[in-house]
Amino acid sequence: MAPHLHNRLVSPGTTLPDGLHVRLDASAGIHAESGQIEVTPGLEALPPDLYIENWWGDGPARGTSAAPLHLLEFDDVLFAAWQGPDHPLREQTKQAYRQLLNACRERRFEHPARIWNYFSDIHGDEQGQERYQAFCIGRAEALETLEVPLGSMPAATAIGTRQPGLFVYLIATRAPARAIENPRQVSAYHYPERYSPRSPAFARATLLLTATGPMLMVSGTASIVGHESRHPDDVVAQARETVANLQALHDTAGRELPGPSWLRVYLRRPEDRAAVAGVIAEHYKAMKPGPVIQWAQGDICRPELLLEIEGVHA
Ligand code: 3EB
Repeated sequence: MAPHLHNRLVSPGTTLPDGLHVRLDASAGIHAESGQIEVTPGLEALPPDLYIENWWGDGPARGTSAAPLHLLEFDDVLFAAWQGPDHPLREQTKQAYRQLLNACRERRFEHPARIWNYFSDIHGDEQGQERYQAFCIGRAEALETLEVPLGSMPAATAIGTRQPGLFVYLIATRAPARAIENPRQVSAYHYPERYSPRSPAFARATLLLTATGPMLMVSGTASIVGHESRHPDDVVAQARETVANLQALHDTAGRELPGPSWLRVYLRRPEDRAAVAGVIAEHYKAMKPGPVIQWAQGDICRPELLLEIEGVHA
């Protein structure tokens, strides 16, 4: 049966249904209480457009919380969130993925459709490796132990924050979402070794046929063609390449899908906002209303990448 899964980006102060609430502000933490998990992963949204990302399912919300792991189960969707130290990152990531995926399996939600990963100092060094690589290795080790096949990876985001702590949270369903790859890009799990000794394990997007219609969950998407970064030092050209990648994913998933209901733009340099906003507005000008856009300061996994965009079509 098609799962019931709902999502929107709302202004602070809106009454929220039980579910997963993601708030970007100066704090970093996970707060779970009856029927809710609130994640503040240590990223700052750029004012004045402040939104809370809200996900929920149908039926009663059943929460189980035992730090570092917080679960919230609806009839046919499970939200799971993990918070812990981000040193040593490789071991902590492995631990987070094992605990999260084991909890999903125990509850018979065996298919993560979407996952977000945040940690500090993404370009820092850890035992001779860049911390993003340490993260990729820990994730790959956990997925290998759990025997998760490459073709059934969730859509993902991995972004560097300015606050300590590893935050990983996910949405899982009982039946798999369809993984969508981008014909303009090499699948991340086939990237050559020079980016990381263990390739990043994620799908470019996942398409979930929910009870209320198709939902496309788009991974963090950047100015990468093939496997190479394009347009270093040119934020407008990177933004154009990124929206071309977003469009390619939309076209691959099916043109009958609506445009994105919201996009989140991670900017390495907040001062690039106006330039990037212009490119996005131009690309989605025929869409009425256009996507809601949330802006956040965040460090993208390759030093030359100045922005990354994720979103949801539903
Ligand atoms: C890229 O396309 C840009 O390692 O989970 C985007 C989304 C990126 C997710 C991840 C990395 C990840 O390779 C970086």
